[in-house]
Amino acid sequence: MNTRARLLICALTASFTTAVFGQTPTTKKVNLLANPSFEDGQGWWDFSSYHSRGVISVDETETRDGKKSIRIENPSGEDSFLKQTVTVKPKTRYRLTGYIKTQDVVVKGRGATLSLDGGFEHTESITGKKSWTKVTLEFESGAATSIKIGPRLGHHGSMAKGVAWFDDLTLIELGPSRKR
Ligand SMILES: [Ca+2]
Repeated sequence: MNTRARLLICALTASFTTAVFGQTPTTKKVNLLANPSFEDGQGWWDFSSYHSRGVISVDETETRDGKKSIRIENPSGEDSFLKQTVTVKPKTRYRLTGYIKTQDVVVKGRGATLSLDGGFEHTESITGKKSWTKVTLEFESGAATSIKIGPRLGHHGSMAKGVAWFDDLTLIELGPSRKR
């Protein structure tokens, strides 16, 4: 293979990598989440629930975008969290948006949200029976170089019962932190 062909392959590989992983420094509107609409099922996402009673499934009937959504059911009071680890830049602002639908979510505190792991930052909490609702969370990465983020039914000290669907998530970089 000559040098020219090799360079061409390098260039193609670089643009392919950018297209797949979306980490172009000049483009800030790229979705940083892998499998953000759950079209690949649970791929790239890790599920856990505090009492191990939460049930997760891929739903092909209730969808906001594409052909699949994620369904989390807490048969009794539970804190269920589906997380994805995302590499972030420190001291940078990010915005997470997504859609949540609920059925019979009963809770005294936080119901269905998109949450940042390791603290109390989350979107608006959806409870009761609600059709697809857009939720948003803006946050700063602080000193972090990676975060865990995603759909949650329940929270720390806030056990929720019921069913929630999540779909069409987007995480974008907004720019340098305003905090100095
Ligand atoms: Ca979807």
